[in-house]
Amino acid sequence: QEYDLVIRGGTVVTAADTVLADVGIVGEKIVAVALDLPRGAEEIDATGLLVMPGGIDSHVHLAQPSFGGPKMADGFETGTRSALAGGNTTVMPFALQPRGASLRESVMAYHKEADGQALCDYAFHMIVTNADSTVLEQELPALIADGYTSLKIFMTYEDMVLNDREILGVLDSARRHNALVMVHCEGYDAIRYMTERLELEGKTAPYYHGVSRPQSVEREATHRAISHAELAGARMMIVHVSGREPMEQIRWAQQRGIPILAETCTQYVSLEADDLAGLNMDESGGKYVCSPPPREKADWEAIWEGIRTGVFQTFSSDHCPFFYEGEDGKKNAKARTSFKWVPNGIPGVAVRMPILFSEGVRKGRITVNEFVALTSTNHARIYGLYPRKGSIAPGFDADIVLWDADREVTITQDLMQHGADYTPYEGMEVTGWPVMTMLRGRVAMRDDKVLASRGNGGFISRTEE
Ligand code: DUC
Ligand code: ZN
Ligand code: ZN
Ligand code: ZN
Repeated sequence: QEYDLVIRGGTVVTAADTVLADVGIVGEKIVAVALDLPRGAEEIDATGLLVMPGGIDSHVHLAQPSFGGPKMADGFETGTRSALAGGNTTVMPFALQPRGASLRESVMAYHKEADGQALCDYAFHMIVTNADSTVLEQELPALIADGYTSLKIFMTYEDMVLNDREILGVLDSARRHNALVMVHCEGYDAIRYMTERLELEGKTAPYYHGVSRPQSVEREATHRAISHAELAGARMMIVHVSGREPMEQIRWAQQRGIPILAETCTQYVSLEADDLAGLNMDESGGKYVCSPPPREKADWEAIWEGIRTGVFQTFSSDHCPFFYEGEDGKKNAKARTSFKWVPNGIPGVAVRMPILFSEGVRKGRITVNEFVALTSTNHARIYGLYPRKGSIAPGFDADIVLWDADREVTITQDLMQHGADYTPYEGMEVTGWPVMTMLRGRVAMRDDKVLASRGNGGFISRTEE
């Protein structure tokens, strides 16, 4: 038999087109996309379903310690299980360099967490917190040469913030060695000022997390990052853009020919500032604390405008899961005393594709081809996984999601299959749901049951970029 597996009768969707076709697979690879392929050793009936490239979520956090704070709710096993449940086949978590530590050793520590544990494929971005000359001239170039071709830096957080000279140093090294710098754009000093002021006024409920970092704080940092990219001549990706003001800064830069890439995330078209509101510390506002914080409904429209007009190339989850009650049901006591102690991040790797499909494709804001570009193809192209990942065509890995465009689902904690003890998207209704996820030719999720096991996911090297 010519094919190990034929996915028959579905509608194959790529970033470029939509065609009725069968997909022929041999081993881990797609070898044919055409009508009426001969029978395979195995057959999957995809009649009435969309056949799309498996999701690539290029912004997730797994097994990442928060300094002195609570433990992350997902390691690589549960985090990648949740990814598969949501139609993804590749995730890109961050390897955080603790201040003062070796960048190389930090990357190796994440390999130790991931290798043999992951259920779907993965590649790492580095987080550079220490921009000294050893890091910039030796460790970073060597790691870039080894295929770790993207890294993130922060403009806020005590334990991660870089000053402007350090940012320029990182950008300069990245330019010389051809890496992509992802930037968290929020101004550290402005947030500190606002936090102190709110504390003096006794405003410490979760709601004030959002008040402590309004859009002006993100807008200022976004503009500053763009200016630094222009000055250093470096490639830059502005991550997790939350609303109109930073979006407009990026559009302004792109219109001037400054090559800035940008990402937005699920929460910026589906959660809002009022979700954080709570009259006292026991209320559930803490479930929505992430940075940048969710904005207003009017900002959702600005984000859609940016998605439609190409300001944003990628749509990610920024899955960054923490326990709400705490692992033992009471550990997060400190977080109930002030928003400042609530770890910044929410889980969402399993809902990224369903929410974008439902709010975007089903509501006529984007085409299904744009959906594929925003959830898979552009991530692969930008981060060097293409042409192994990110499309359905001969030669690509058989990473495929079968999608029921009409299925109506109410999002619940049970469906997430993550490690966190809640989902901020609880009760949200979506139309369109992944019914099967295939990882390199093997069924990894079917009908909400994850069938892959630890070690089925592998590290994707980006050396042949
Ligand atoms: N930045 C992220 O990318 N994720 C969660 C929190 C943060 O600050
Ligand atoms: Zn060099
Ligand atoms: Zn960030
Ligand atoms: Zn993140």
